[in-house]
Amino acid sequence: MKSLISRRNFAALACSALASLCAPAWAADVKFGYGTAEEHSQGTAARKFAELVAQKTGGRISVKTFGSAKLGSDVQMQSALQGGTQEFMVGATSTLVGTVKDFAIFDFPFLFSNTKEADAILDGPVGRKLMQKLESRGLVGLAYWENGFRNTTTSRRPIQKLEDFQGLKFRVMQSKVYLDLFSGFGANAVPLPFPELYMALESRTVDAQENPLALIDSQKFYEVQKYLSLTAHSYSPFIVLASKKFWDAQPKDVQEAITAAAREAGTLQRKLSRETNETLLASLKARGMQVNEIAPAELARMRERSQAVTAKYSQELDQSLLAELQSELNKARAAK
Ligand code: KDG
Repeated sequence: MKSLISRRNFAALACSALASLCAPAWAADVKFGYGTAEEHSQGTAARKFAELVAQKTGGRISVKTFGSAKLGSDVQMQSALQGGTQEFMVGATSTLVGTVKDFAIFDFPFLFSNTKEADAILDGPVGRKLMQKLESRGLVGLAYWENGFRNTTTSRRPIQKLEDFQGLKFRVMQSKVYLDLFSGFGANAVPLPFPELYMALESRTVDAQENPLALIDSQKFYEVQKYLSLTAHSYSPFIVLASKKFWDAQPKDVQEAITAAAREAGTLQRKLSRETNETLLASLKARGMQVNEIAPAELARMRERSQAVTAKYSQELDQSLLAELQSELNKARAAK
């Protein structure tokens, strides 16, 4: 018996060194779903995660990645994780607000001024406490990745001032903060799942939408939207989630290996997201998009209009978490 165990340990160690050549007979096959195209940094990082999990678990867990919403929208994947029919996903935190309403704090307009502030909050106590709130809902939060600062595109006209939103049929994520924000700007805001967005723009069911540059590029929204207005009205995080049913069945060392893999892949993903942002504007212009910045006075008017939304949802969300968010943000700003 003793020698059998040590032989098995030896096999696990050897496999950990040579994971791809030596997947053990007891490897568990698991699914990791995501919504973007495979060439988006979300896809690159998902594949990196799969590779790291194989390495770090000595081949005991074999992750297969599914991009382009092949496993469904973010909300559908969250249900599959809760039911235990899918093990992992990465998606926008905004699509979690129906499960844990406090994730809406990341939807607050103009919350972060730069990625340094976003990283400090997401990787600090506020980000961790939000992840803990997922556990009673059958989900485990592993790491925050980056979607990015969101900008506006339309097929009708450039957004240069608040009045330009008036009457636009405007797709928003399934989050009340976004719905109220763009309704408050004067648009007819329509919540729609991400996988339906391209078709809705192409068929002119909606005139406008907002997303980070990397998604406007990788989803080919430039084919169906003419104007890109750099509103940078919010910062959108991604979150990597595991099914709690799956998670609870794993030994501690496997849980630790998977968490480390999600974080390490996240470091790569944030780096790629930030590097590509710099070249994307030029490429979107070359593809025919007409790009404009927003004059500071007009941006100030948008910020001012958006304050009602922040005030409304601040009353509805976890007060101690909001206070901690403010104090952590102050710290991050002071550390500049
Ligand atoms: O994986 C992409 C989705 O998470 C998607 O929800 C991202 O920003 C997004 C949107 O607009 O829906």
